[in-house]
Amino acid sequence: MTDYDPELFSALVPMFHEELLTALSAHLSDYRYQHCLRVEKQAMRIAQEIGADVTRAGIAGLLHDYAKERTDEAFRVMITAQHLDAELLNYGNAIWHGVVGRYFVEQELGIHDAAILQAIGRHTVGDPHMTTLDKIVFVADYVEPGRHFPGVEAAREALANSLDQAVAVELQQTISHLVERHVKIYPTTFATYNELGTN
Ligand code: DGI
Ligand code: FE
Ligand code: FE
Repeated sequence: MTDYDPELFSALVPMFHEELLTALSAHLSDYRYQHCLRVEKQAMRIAQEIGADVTRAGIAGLLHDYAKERTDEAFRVMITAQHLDAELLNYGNAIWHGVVGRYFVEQELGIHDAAILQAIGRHTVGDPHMTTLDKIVFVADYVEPGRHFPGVEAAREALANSLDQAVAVELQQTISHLVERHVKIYPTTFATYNELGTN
C-alpha cells in the first residue's frame, strides 16, 4: 500500500486529509467523489511504480475534478478575474473544470504548490510539455478501475509498458472520440496529441 509522506502532505495542504475529503465531497456528487478517490489511489500507485512523488500525485489526483460541478457562470467569472485567455469562453465545462478549476483549488483549499495546480490544470487537455506528475494524473483519471469505456483496456496495457505509452494511447483515443462526436477540440488538446500522441 502506497501512502502519503505526512510531512510533505502537511507542507502542501493546510488541513488534514480527512478535512480535505470533507471539502471535496461538499462540492461533488457521490459518484464523482468516488471517482476522485479512485484517481487518488491510481495516481499514487503509478507514482510509486515509477519512483515519482507519491504525495503530490495523490493530492493532485484527489482534487483533479474539484471544480467539475460548478456553474458555467462561476467559471466565466473566474476566467475574467484571473485574466485568462478570452478564447476559453468559447469552450465549456469539459475544458474549464481543469484549466480554470485549478484556481478554485488554490483559492478555496489554500493549496499553492505549482506542480499540483499545474497537473490539475492539465488533466483534461494535457500539454505538449507535460511533466511526469502531469502525465500521472492525466493517465490515472483515464484508467482508474471505475472506467469501463471501449479502449480502457488498451490504455491499461500501454501503462503496463510505460507511462508515456499510456499518455500516447489516451491522446489517440480521446482525439478520435472527440472527432467522432463532432465536438470542438481545444487547441492544447491537438498540440499535446501532435507532441506526445504521434510516432
Ligand atoms: O472529468 P472526467 O470526466 O473525469 O475526465 P476528463 O477531465 O479527462 O474529460 C472530460 C471530458 O472532456 C471528456 O468527455 C473528454 C472531453 N475532452 C477532452 N479534451 C477535449 C474534450 N472536450 C472537448 N470539447 N474538447 C477537447 O479538446
Ligand atoms: Fe476531469
Ligand atoms: Fe476525472
